[in-house]
Amino acid sequence: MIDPEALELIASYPGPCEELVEGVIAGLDRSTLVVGAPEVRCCPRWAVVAGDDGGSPRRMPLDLKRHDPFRRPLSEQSIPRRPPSPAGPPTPPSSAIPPPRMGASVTFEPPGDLEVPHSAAARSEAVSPLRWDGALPKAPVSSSLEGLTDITGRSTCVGEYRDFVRYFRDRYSKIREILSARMNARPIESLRRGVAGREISIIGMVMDVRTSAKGNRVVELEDPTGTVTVIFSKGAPGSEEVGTIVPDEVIGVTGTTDGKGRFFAKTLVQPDLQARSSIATGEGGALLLSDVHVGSTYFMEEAWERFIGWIRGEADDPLGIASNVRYAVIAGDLVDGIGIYPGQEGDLAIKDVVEQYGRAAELLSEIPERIKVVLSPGNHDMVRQAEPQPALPDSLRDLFKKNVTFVGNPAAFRLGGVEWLVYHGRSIDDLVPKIPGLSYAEPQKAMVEMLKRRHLSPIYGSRVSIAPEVEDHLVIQRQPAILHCGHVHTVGMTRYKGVTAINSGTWQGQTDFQKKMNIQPTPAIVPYIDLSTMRARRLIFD
Ligand code: D5M
Ligand code: FE
Ligand code: ZN
Repeated sequence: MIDPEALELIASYPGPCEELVEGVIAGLDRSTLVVGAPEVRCCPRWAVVAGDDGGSPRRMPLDLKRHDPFRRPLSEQSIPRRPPSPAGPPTPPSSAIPPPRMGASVTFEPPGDLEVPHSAAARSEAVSPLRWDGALPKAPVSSSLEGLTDITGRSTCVGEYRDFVRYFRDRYSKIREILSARMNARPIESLRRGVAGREISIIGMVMDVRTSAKGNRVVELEDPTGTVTVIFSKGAPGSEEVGTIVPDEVIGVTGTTDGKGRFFAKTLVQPDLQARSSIATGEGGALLLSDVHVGSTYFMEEAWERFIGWIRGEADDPLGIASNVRYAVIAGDLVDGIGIYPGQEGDLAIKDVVEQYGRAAELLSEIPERIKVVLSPGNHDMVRQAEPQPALPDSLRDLFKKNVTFVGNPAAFRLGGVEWLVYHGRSIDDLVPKIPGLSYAEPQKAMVEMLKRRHLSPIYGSRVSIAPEVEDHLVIQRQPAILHCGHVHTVGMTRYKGVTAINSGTWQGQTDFQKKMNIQPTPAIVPYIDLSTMRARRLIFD
């Protein structure tokens, strides 16, 4: 059954009603007898309604529920903790609401601005990421790079209060969509109505997580309709995963409620990748590099020259690897940059950042031109620090040869017949201290944690600064064949549910800072993947 208020909301939806109804149905669980307004408002499709000022959201649809004195919009619930002090007060919810169907121009968030044709294709696959099995069509493999998702040229945020609300809503709805394929979750708001004792499911973003005096894990979970305290008992099945829950990730939970704001969890459901029976393969060989740090006094130029000699066929290559290489992908920190940390001047052999890029371009120009080089930035590069980062600016691109392609951080693309997700990996600094069992020595384990959460940088407000773009570009919507990170200066490789996860180390020797912090880099090692088999090996040049 459907209640009249829900019907009115559906009728007022400015997009295709069928889509909304499908979305609402997908969000119901078997215990639902009456579909009410909360179920409609909780549907991710509903959450994209915007205002009439050219596409920027004036209010979120949840604010339509003016007459509910108990409900706080997601903005009020989460924002004081997340963004840095907002410039001004939020738009008052009720005054900004055009009555359903009577508002002159209620529109959707712009499908246009952010989408150029190639990202539209990405979007359509991302709608059902779990149905994509990773087996790419076996058409002849093109050596060109096909961009899938990348912020470059599409950044719109200015960091206002409402940008943060929209950013977190987008994170929530994207991951909710993944989880909804595995569970029938109901809105948190509905937990207070006569469902005490029944097994139900919810999907929410973690506002806070702590361990109680009795050793239980207590998670404050929110969705756009409300918040609830979720209790995972100590020692219950799956406790290991429960111990890894971090703030701001989106999780699903099944369990029972007492109807008074507490939820006793039975199972934690992560948006994790689905296991695959086969792995995606392509053609040619790829080298994975990162953290070259050209311009640093610690840059290991002699080892680099050994690498260049090898790739140019001037050294022994009994396995014929060098001649098979078609791609070299660099996951950030090409140069050491300037002003990145206090006292960096003392560690710089080249003190001008443009000169650093000039030298880096010279070094990369020694790589044979038949090899396509892909360059993604990191926190030492000359682009904005906040993630997602755009590709290097044109003024710097001009320094490089034609075989270099510039992408953002993160960037998803198809290359060599397989799908890549390249991310510098700054969030590893946030994940290592928060998740038991992680260490800088095994960065691949932190990368698996990203995959399980379907997010490259789940923790907000710590070391990684995140720009509140309209869409959360850090959500792992597409299941890549390769996840490639850098940043922590240690090589690590693993395969997880069909994804080859590799951290490509560095070309910078141990800095004084790293010595003090007991960070042991593993420099001058290049991971190589034969894309036709997805076998990976380390090539050592130190
Ligand atoms: O980061 C290389 C690694 O060293 C990464 O794990 C962070 C750590 N690092 C480097 N500098 C600092 C400072 N100043 N504070 C804390 N941690 C640091 P990279 O991006 O290459 O500098
Ligand atoms: Fe680095
Ligand atoms: Zn870095």
